[in-house]
Amino acid sequence: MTKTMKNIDSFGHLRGESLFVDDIITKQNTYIGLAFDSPCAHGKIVNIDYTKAEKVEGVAKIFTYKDIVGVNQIGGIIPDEPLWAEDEVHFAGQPIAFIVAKNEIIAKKARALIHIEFKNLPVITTAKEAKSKGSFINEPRSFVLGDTNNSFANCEYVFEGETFTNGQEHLYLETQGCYAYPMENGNIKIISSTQGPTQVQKAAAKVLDLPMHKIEVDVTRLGGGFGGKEDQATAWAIMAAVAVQHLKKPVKYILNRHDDLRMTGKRHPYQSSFKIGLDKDLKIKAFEAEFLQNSGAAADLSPAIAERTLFHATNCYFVPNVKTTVYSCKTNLPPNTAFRGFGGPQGMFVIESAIAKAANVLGINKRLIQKANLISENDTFSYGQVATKTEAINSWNSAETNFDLVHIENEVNDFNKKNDRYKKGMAVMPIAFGISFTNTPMNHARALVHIYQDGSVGISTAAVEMGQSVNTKMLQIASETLGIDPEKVKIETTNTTRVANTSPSAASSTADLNGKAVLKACQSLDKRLVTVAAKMYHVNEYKISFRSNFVFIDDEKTKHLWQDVVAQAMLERVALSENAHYATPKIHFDKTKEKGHPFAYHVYGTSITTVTLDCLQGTYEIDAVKIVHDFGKSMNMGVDVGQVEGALVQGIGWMTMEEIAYDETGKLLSDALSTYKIPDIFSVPKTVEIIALETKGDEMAVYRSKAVGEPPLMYGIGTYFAIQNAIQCFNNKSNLTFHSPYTPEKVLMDLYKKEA
Ligand code: LUZ
Ligand code: MOS
Repeated sequence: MTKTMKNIDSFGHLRGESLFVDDIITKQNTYIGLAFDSPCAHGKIVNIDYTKAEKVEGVAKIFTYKDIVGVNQIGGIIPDEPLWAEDEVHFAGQPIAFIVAKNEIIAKKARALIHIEFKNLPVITTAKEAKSKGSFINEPRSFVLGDTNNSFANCEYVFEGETFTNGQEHLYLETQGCYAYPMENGNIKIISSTQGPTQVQKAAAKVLDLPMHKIEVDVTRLGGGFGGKEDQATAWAIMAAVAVQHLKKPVKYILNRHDDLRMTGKRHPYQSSFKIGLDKDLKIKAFEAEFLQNSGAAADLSPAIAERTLFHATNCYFVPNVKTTVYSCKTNLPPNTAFRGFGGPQGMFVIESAIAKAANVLGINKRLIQKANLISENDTFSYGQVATKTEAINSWNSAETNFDLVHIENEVNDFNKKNDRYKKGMAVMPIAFGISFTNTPMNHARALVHIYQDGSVGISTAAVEMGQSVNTKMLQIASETLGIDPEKVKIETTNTTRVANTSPSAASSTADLNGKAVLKACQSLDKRLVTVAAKMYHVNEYKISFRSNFVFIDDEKTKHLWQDVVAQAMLERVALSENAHYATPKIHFDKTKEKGHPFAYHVYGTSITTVTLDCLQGTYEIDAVKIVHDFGKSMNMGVDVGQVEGALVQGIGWMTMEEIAYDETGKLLSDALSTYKIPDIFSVPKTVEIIALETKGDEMAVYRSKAVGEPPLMYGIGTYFAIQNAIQCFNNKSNLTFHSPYTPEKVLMDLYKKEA
């Protein structure tokens, strides 16, 4: 396999030729759509007056829930979310109407002329308040292993505490958007910037009251998703589709950045509490946590995200007695949604905080507790899955030796002895992340492979390219399996007519699921062509192979090309297309018992983060992040290292500087890039070093190349604790706070905090 292959989009991206939704050449007289959203976070709509807006020259129509032919409902897991508000609004930014006009200027002018009156209702913005008022999305869930009560009674040390992690804006470079147009016989085609084309198709069919086959969804590629387009690309696509259904004209809607920031949900903020019990050898004997997830005003993916928080609540540690509970708290914020890690990072932050607290009180380094509790072979996770081929200890030890942890620690200590104003801090962050959709039925994919008679190949899968290079990986698999040059293979757009009933591209599983399907399809085709070639040469089939476009007999290259065999197959009327289905074997989960084997495998790794803190200003720099990561057998190191670097920086942003703020009325304050700061080139670590852990990989991963999308985000959590470690070196009386992001303001407060 050409393991050094560059992202196949790099050439097009560099030249600005790659097509995103907004680049698709639109039909003549395409209308532009624009949502009118609620300025009020919770209220009864007393009156809406559209008359002035409707009179603006160039406005085609203003759509409301009254124009919906089917049902006004887009909730995926729970039907609790209208496409357009009817008589009540539940968050500021909730769509109420959809203006369709000749152009954006006209649409904006009309939007400003809509007059709306509310009767305000009480607004809840925090999860704690929601819980105290009994405002929930669904029933809480609990995972239980062993008996925590009994165990705490026998623990040498027991510590309790509270934590907070804030939300995070996805900030995909390409904002949400879609382009929908009428086809013949009432069919509608939607081009959407979505991670889940089937999700868009299914929800549109429901709202428009059409059978799914009348709606075709096509995705070229996304300018980033990060989970923000797993569920939340749907609303805009359906708004445009409803307009197409009525007007029989093409309608495009690309959200501008302000509207996107205001109207879409983000990573869930969590308020949590923990109780941890250790024995005198620092073994964690018992762990309890209560997670309050700020779900926002509707379920969206919150229940699934809450579930993954429980799955990752003990990170990569073995804890024999566990009780974790999560509440999805209903508040008046935009429905929060999937974001790289999907509740896992929020869960892992809590146990890392618990360990930090224990270490602080015991006056020892946090890493001693971490290391003493790494999960090993045949230990059980709280949800019943037995850890096999675990790399937790292996990756820790590898990081410790490869990066000389003791030396790093000595350097930090030496520096701190010599400096008063500046202090260094360090933290180790081991991770374990389960690979598979936690909802077992979603773990499947298909690939449709056509070999054309000239020997070129076209492949359709359910995979959505969003910059993660999944198409490159699909192409590598096909060219490897068929024995042909990568240039012969084209990866088609993701389209619901070619590949139906798909799961979204998410859960780090896209390359595994779709890659396995591509592999299966290509293996079937290869087998057929081998049969044809064997006949051509009158030899046994096992002697035939295709390599670099040539037919080989045993290890001898023949004069025949692969396409010669394809041409012969055509004459013999052999099928040159294949549609393969892959469903992850062995996984299962019983929600009534909260036990099972939900993950195909786990990804492990360990990072070491060092920071330098300016104790006068509260500002800091990240000196280095050194990572040993479990790639399995990577099929494309350039791509995979890029994923680790990107995820790391995104995790650091979440932990340090990305501060989402709503005021008490539920209005988003961090509504622009001037008030919401993400890491730039000046705030990334000065050094990032990544070493691949030597492993055999996992046969459940395609080509044993383990999933890489989400796991490395959690290395970012190490930054929080490295900063905290530096603060402790300056003010060791300070009682620790676990309240991310650790912005310089908060760091400064903690530097000068008095004993509690
Ligand atoms: N999406 C989903 C996900 O529907 N289920 C999952 O388990 C998941 N995990 C990570 C990211 N997205
Ligand atoms: Mo995701 S959070 O894998 O869309």
